[in-house]
Amino acid sequence: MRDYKHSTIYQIYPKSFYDSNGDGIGDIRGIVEKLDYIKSLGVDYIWSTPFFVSPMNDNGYDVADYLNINPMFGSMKDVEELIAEADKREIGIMLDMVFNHTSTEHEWFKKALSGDKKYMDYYFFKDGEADRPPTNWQSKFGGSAWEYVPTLKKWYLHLFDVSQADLNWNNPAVREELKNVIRFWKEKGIKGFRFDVVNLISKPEIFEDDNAGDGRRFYTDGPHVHDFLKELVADTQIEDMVTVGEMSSTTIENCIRYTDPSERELSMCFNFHHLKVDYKDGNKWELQKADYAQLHRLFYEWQTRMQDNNGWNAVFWCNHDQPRIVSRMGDEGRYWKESAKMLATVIHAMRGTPYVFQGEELGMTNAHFSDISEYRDVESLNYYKILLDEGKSVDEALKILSERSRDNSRTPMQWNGGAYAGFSKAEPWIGVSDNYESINAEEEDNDDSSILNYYRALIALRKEYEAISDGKISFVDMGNPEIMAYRRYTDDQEILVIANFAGRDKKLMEAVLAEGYKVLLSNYEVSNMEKIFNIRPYESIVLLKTP
Ligand code: TEU
Ligand code: CA
Repeated sequence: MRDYKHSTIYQIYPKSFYDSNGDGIGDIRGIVEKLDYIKSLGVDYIWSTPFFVSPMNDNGYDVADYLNINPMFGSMKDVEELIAEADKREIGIMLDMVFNHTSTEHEWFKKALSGDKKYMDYYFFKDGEADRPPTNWQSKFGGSAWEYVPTLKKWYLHLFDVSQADLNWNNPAVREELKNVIRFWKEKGIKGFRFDVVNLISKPEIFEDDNAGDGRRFYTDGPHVHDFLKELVADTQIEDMVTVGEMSSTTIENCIRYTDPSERELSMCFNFHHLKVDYKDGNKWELQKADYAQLHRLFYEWQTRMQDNNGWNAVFWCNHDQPRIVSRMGDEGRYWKESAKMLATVIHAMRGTPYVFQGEELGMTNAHFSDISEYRDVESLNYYKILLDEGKSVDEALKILSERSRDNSRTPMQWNGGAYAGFSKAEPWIGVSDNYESINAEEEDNDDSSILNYYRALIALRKEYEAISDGKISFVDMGNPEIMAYRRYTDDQEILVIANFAGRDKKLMEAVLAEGYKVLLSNYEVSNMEKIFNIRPYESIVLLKTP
């Protein structure tokens, strides 16, 4: 049976994790070599982002063959070894299934381009004039979501890069092909799946212009998405595996349906609303300071409504698309350690399954790139041009990228203070962050007070306390935006979590501490029990109620 409630999941971006053969690119053998490190964190599953055959325009999210391995990352034998070695350590491997689209280099798309009707129906090809796309929808990476193919006199839909063509899930043949992919990997011993942007798979019957947005309202949580998921899960018998759907611009109502066990869809969902509180008017490319009142409200709503309706959240701050959280909502300077630990506490004590993205457990920061030539991500390179076209100066555009680029999370894992942070013997495909001499795994492993050892303690707490893994949640002191405080409880256990998002002292408003508590974990060396009503900068504390 899937046991996602007591589990913690570690996310690996293989290209940046560890390079075992000295070509500057992380690989599958590199993951195998670091399994003992991963085991030392106490995690139960590893989710790796895609390593399948791909032209790598979007670093593997453009899949050209779901059943074979990109030689850049290794071979099928390496994957089999990874599964076997992880299994020995009681770690399950989860794969990333990119089923909303394929690469335009996939053989299905190539056949479609050659005019093969069967395969044209695997995608969305629409008639039209070369100067008029079928709708005004925008790609998530900038520009039109349609590309014209002169030889066919048709346009095809791509919600992401022009090299990522959207699959037509209305076609049962497409659904069968994708089920076969799942069956193949299940057979290999894979223990779970992450489904990329899976709430975008159901497009509307009629394609029309969006006069109020970029088109997303027509295909987000689309008309048949729940039916498609139910069918995929039932026909591949993955109901008992750990599955997580990445949900773009979704709603709580839909996430309840995706994850309520009686619906037989998924174990849990990623949603991103809490990671948009520093977008100005919802625009990722306009900087704004994080709105903590909104963050607080969002956590409150998602945690309590999912709880009250039998839903289950994936809880996280970081992934390969998000800037580093300590740079974003913490403090890279004076309170680097405290703020990284506080942010971790808030997530790991919540109701849901926590995810740790490689390097997050070290307090890795944003990349600090200052020149456009340092960036690699297709989205960053597209938006750099768009920002300049909109009239931003080079400095302004670079400032925005330095805070918003996905490359912030893709710099090499910082293993030690040696050359290239111990990631590779050769120059890595993307630059190492400038602080690797002080922020690295070797250094932190030897330091009891490190962020790394704090993550280990937090992950262990979830295993030890049922109130954390499977208890209820209720929020405390909602009137104080910069203080996040909540109780986790079962019938016979109660835990109280208090966290200060401000870089200054804050007062706790409610008299929550009238009763006796014992400190389980604190991010300050000397605990604050007597003066708990005064919470220090970025302080966080996990307390167990004593009888
Ligand atoms: O991401 C989906 C997605 O929409 C975002 O996280 C996206 O990067 C952001 O909205 C842009 O501002 C998933 C993958 O995680 C990502 O790496 C892929 O690029 C994308 O799907 C396409 O497969
Ligand atoms: Ca390599």
